[in-house]
Amino acid sequence: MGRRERRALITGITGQDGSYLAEFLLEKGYEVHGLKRRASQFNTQRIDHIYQDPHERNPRFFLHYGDLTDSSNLTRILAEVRPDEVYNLAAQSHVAVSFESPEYTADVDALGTLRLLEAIRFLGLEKKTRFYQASTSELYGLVQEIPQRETTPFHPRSPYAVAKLYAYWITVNYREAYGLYACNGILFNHESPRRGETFVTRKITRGLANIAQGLESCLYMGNIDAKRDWGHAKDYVRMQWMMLQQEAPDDFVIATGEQHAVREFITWAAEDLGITLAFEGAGVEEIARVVAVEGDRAPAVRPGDVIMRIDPRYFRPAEVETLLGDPTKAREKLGWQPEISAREMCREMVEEDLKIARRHALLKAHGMEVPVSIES
Ligand code: NDP
Ligand code: GDR
Repeated sequence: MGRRERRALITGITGQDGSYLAEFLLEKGYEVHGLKRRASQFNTQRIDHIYQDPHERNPRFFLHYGDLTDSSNLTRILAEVRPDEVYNLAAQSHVAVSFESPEYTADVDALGTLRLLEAIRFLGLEKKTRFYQASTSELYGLVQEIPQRETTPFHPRSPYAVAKLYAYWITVNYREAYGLYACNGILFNHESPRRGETFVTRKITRGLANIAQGLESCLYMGNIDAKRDWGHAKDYVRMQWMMLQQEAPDDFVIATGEQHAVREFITWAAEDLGITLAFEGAGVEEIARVVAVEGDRAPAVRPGDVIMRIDPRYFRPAEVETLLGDPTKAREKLGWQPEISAREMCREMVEEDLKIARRHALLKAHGMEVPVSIES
């Protein structure tokens, strides 16, 4: 007899990480349950390809309507599923938006985590269910040490990061107080073609692909001096699972150990479209001008065009200027190494966004409307 199929519950399954993690766990033979919010339109695009009709024989993928702001709903789902592993990935995850909606962000990102932990305790699942919390490099905020590791002091710089700080410590507290197997993954920025359109990397690859195809004329950016340690979401969800497979629970920094500026990412994405850029001016007057165009990927772009400007609307009330992680502990204790570099990831994201932009350009050429707006 084989081992009983393990059961995982993923909150945030419709998001970037949730979709990759669901794929990963299904491949490992798990029964996967996900929490999905009710929305006025379909919001499952990232997981449609792994959806299994519940009427099929032996389905291993299930979605449950729910919300991290709703305790009774979370308790009911946990009681029904009795998961071996819970991955708490759901969050209002946009830092800039958290300044606009600080109370909601705290409710979901901080109290939502508490609600899940309490539901596990209330149902007496502490000895059965392992818990993963999606913690973040934003905890370091105003950095106290370079590079940042598990022992670096926190100094959060946004309502999002402050909410995640509560979630970090309540996870530690439930581990210490109730012996729950609970881990924090302190993940640095990770991206992919499935990244939300308003995070900086995707905004750049999508925006420049649209410009290349004549769907937009200029990319408006915030602080392009900001530096991040960017990895690929596929590499990072593997580590989320690895963390829950150790003998004892622990917290880990997940990062590449390499840092790049937003400006550099813009240059890469342009290069991948055959566009050479030159940055001119400084501060809010800075622009990026096209120096040369090669190949057939950017038929709408000409040398001399200005395709990036700064819009102070995208500046944040308090900024995290620089983040660089030290993943030594993850490498030494768990043997984890990222496999995809930031440069390769950028290329993959441009490829995917160029495909979409070409499709949209074709629709437009035939007089049909296409969605091109970029917000936040
Ligand atoms: P996304 O923004 O892509 O996904 C967030 C998910 O949370 C979506 O499925 C969303 O649902 C869901 N969600 C939002 N609010 C609620 C709510 N009130 N109740 C239930 N579900 C909700 O985030 P990522 O996949 O990029 O990130 C996953 C987690 O990791 C987040 O917690 C994020 O804060 C954290 N993190 C992310 C990093 C990154 O670089 N990506 C780095 C470090 C931490 P819907 O689809 O309906 O909007
Ligand atoms: P971040 O990611 O805030 O690090 O949070 P984001 O991609 O939004 O910003 C990265 C940096 O780029 C600067 N920036 C811009 N950002 C956006 N979104 N739009 C712009 O136009 C723009 N111009 C410059 C930002 O100011 C910032 O410095 C992400 C989220 O996934 C969090 O949930 C996660 O916890 C952290 O990464 C680690």
